[in-house]
Amino acid sequence: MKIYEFKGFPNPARVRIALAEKGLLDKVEFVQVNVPGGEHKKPAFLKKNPSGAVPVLETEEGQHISESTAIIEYIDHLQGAPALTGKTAYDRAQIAMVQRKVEAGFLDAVADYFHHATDGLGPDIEKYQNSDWGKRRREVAIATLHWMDEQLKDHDFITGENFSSADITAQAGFLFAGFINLDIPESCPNVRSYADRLMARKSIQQAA
Ligand SMILES: N[C@@H](CCC(=O)N[C@@H](CS)C(=O)NCC(=O)O)C(=O)O
Repeated sequence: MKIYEFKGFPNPARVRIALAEKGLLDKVEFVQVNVPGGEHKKPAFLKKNPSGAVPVLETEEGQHISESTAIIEYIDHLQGAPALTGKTAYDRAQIAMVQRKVEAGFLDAVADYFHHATDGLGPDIEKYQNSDWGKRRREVAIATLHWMDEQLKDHDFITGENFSSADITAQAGFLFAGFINLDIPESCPNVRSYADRLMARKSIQQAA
């Protein structure tokens, strides 16, 4: 199994954290794609993922899976414990629901702010920028952090008492926000301690 990635970037980090949580990091061959140099927009890579983004998983049979949530779903099914995407019907649906809210409202919103309202990856890669929309997405990210703060009032993790793929998405959001100096507001104390807790996990250190 191969993972095409650019080490240190937030979405590839999601996959590395999932692999570390499952104890599968050493089962994977990591292949570096030069994202800052635009290799992910070249035909050879676009054959693997027409969206032109990392990470991409290549199975032993040579099939390609893109989108971190889909890759984590695949990894989670390779081995039982710990379950990252839930076991029961309710758990699976609840984790999928919260994961999507954190992804769309926080991680993707931070990414949109970076790509649209800052220089992003530079003019050769950022072919279309809409600064107003980027700024609006920063507001969405902050609003989502306030929503997350409420969710974390009585729980250690974003879906409850157990670590899940939704927490991995939040971790990637914190990594991305950290790169671009987007601070977690003081008015989100539960998120601040949650971020510290997540960043202290062994898996994120193994994944680094
Ligand atoms: N929704 C995708 C996002 C993938 C993504 O945006 N990856 C970034 C790296 S963190 C990338 O390849 N960016 C290159 C670009 O935007 O040109 C996922 O979940 O994997």
